[in-house]
Amino acid sequence: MPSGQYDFVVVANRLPVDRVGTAEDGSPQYETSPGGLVTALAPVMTAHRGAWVGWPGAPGEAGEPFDSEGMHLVPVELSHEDVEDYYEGMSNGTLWPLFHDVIVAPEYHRSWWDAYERVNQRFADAAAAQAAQGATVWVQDYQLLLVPARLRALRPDLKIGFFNHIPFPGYEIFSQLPWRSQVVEGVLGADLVGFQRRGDAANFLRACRRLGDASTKGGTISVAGGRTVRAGAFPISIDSRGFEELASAPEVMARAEQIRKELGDPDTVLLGVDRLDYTKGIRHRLTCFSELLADGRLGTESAVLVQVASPSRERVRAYSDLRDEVELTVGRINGDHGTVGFQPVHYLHQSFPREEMAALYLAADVMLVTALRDGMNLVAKEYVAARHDSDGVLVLSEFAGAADELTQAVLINPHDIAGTKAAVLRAVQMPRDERRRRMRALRRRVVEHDVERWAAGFLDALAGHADQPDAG
Ligand code: GDG
Repeated sequence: MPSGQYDFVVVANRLPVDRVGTAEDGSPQYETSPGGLVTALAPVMTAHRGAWVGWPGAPGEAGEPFDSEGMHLVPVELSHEDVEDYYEGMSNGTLWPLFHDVIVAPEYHRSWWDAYERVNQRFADAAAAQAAQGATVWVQDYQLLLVPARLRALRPDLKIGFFNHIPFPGYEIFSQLPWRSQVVEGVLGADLVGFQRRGDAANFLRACRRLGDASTKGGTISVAGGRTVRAGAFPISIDSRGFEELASAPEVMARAEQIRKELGDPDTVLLGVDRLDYTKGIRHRLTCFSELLADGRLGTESAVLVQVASPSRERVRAYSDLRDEVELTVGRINGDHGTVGFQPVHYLHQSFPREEMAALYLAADVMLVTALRDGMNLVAKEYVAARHDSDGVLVLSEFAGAADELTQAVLINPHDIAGTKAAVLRAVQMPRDERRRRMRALRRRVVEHDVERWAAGFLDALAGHADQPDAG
């Protein structure tokens, strides 16, 4: 297959731009959608000749590749049927719940799998056409598990990395997947496979031993044909300095004060920020808060919970059901404990600009991250980065990847409602000295281990410059 001209190619389900409409001449119009990944990879992209292959986020004709902010962007087209079967179906109706420990039941449909194979092949073809001879290609996440092997089949000259942003489940769960062997073989097309936690890497290595024609030693997997693949933990992070700067802007700090006033100057502001997803433990969090009010352990009118639940995957049934349930619960809590002019829960089913998010973090005495299962959870790290005042308490689920690093948080098991209630009270009542000591330790970790370091760590290991990755 003829090679392209780009030395570094990122392949992700989404491009770092959104398709927002169509120009008069029929060409697609785009708007940038800055996310953590593009912040981390933009410098690498501009230092080398970089291309990004991905879906622009709307079904239908994708248009021609184009250049934007030093990157070559290559849209991959998805039809309405592809979106339904590959994206909403196989990715978010099968793999997402399966990889998050079957919090809701995964559905297995052969038509979804067919679409997943077809679309993964399309991404592999597009990447193969862009990559220069010997280029590095970095494939991202669970929507593209088959791309590494399909790309290697087309272009054995490439160096291929794969990073899994979500957990990798234990074998007893993973083995439900009717296409489990194909998935393991797909990923093993990479030279280096990265996970958030050591436990995820260990689960993957076990799946390789059980399913692939492979043996493992530490984090090294020997596959048929004499090739070796390495797997290990590379915990992702955020642009910590950038977030700290954002939260230090005078407008953002003033907005944080204003938010507290608008909430009625309560003694305690608790905050949750999540995509409205069943993995995030929003229902468990609401149960704890509501019981603490009912028990009288949190005083009505002295504590407020702000819950940002940004709209997500609304066409998938489990998500619309979750929304109904959360909104019913919020209504009940406010009905039971509110007064004229006062609501204990401020529920916001909206997306906000980054500045408003930073102001909310600064305004919150206690941040609640109660995920039932989460690859990393960047919200936890953003809260810490925003707290340049070294105040605030992070309550963090041990089932979020971030718990491996943020050990000075108040760690909880969100399934243990009594234990979580006690932890929330402890956070609310924590003396100032202890808050500062813990927050300083958390900040050291998040500032030193930022997303730039994550990307450099992975790419160095892929290039063979780093030691054996951390495989637990
Ligand atoms: C997946 C994995 C892993 C949310 N609402 C708004 C908003 N957000 C931003 C947050 C944060 C991001 O979205 C969410 O990141 P998380 O890491 O918390 O969760 P997932 O979306 O599930 O991400 C996860 C991650 O990939 C990276 O590898 O950590 O485990 O599931 O940055 O701030 N941002 C704005 N307005 C909102 O309303 N601007």
